[in-house]
Amino acid sequence: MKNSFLLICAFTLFMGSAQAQVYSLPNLPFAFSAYEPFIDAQTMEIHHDKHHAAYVNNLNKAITGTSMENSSMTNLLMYASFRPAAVRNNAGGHYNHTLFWEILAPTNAQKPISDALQTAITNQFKSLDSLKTLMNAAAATRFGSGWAWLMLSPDGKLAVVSTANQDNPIMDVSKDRGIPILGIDVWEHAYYLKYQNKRADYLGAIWNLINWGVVSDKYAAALNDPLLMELEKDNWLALKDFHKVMAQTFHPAEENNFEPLRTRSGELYAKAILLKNSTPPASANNPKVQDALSRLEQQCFSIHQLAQKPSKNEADKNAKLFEQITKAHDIFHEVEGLCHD
Ligand code: MN3
Repeated sequence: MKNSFLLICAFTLFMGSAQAQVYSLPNLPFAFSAYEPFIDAQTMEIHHDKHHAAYVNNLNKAITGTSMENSSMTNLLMYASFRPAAVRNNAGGHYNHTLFWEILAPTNAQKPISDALQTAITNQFKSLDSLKTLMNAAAATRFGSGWAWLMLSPDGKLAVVSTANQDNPIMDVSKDRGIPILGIDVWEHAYYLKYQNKRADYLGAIWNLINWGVVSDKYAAALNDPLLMELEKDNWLALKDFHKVMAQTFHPAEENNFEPLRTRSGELYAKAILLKNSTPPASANNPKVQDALSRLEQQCFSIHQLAQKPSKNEADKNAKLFEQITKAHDIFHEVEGLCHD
């Protein structure tokens, strides 16, 4: 009896892990033919059922059995530079296409643009038409495969950017960071059957399918998305640089390996000075952050002094170093937390 219970438990666990497909292909909201004449049904079918499906399958394959199984999509994208190429390409492919299907609708199913987005576009680009011109220029000049984006930047402004392959502006590999609210796929698979090499004709037609109501909803959501602050912070390069050395010295110390901290304490101190003298992003440019950065610099100076000091009792010195680096680590997280204010 007890054995069969264990067997059922083991079987359930096995089935659970065998079925673990973290990501799944979203349904296309309309029939393949609903996008005609601007995009033909066959292109929509292959694009969704084959290309997007492949990104989803390959993403699941790439993360299964790794810690990335438990990462959010945002996390996979934000730290794309640290990920295997298969994760960067397929997480991007899945995210980008999901957004693309959401913002496309046949003319009779489109909702109008919100006042808020219309005003933001007018302020930023003069008119919707000049925005389209900018987007088309970004899309037309993207060499090879990629995307053109309208995104919300961390400074609260709209911006037009383009990225290669399946990258997007959430990724740390992108020069311009922000939350995309409208994306145009300029891979040949998006238009080749109908338009062949005439990308400009496809770009002229695609605007007929943009559901500005959905783009407006995405704009409103992006304005309140905590990700915006995270992207801003992630662009604070001095903070990133310091974080890297902190992680590479503190975490080994937690495992009782003090070699990295002892040999790199000078570098840690130097990065703390650079951080103190850097210009924080607008959301973190306040006296509290400045105060924390000063304390962090002081703390790293103490660590460096202690690391260099000869000692007869190595275990005792390590214990003191650990106490000091833990304090520095706490202050660092204080800085990260303060950035949200
Ligand atoms: Mn595509």
